[in-house]
Amino acid sequence: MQLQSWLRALALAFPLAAQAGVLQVTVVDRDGKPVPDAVVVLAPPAGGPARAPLPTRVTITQEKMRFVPAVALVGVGARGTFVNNDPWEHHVRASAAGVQNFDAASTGGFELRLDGRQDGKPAKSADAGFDKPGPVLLGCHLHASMRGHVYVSDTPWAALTGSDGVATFEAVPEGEVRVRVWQADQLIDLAPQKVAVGAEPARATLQLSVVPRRKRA
Ligand SMILES: [Cu+2]
Repeated sequence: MQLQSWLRALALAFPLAAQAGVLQVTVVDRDGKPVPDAVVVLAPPAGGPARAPLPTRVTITQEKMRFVPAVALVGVGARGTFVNNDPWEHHVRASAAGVQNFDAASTGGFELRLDGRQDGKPAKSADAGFDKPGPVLLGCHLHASMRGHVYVSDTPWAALTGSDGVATFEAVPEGEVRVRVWQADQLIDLAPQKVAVGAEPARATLQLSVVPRRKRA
């Protein structure tokens, strides 16, 4: 009995969860093609190694009628700087994604008027805060085709998929990890997937039920 309690004390001092593994998540669309710019969010077991926080600053430029980057991933409380590199005015608006119409007042969104850039002068810029977790939809009052997103994550365990549709997480606490995905055109929430992370690199594939609209070249 004494040995057993000693072992238990040892297990508490050096929990197995402190071990960590690699998890590679691939996001594909309804047709099986890789989906870039999807946000993969993990819920790993507690007690593992800490993960570096997500960016607290992001710069989003308006260039040739587009938001660059089209999707940004930040932590709660991040500040964003919007920079207008186009020679014409943009009237940026932001609201919680999923709301039918832009409604800055009720969703904690914002509006920024940015004059066009004049030859030889610095671009106009303005700052805004991202204080609420969840996806934020960016648009422009003057140009209906402009669309962007900022995903505000309340956990550091989030990453954007690359052009190959893959997000790789290093040092994930071992055990059962819940994997969720967010993508702008995936309006119906997909069920989270449970993945066992261990010593061997783990892989998971999440499939959207839609084919996202492609970015303009
Ligand atoms: Cu505009």
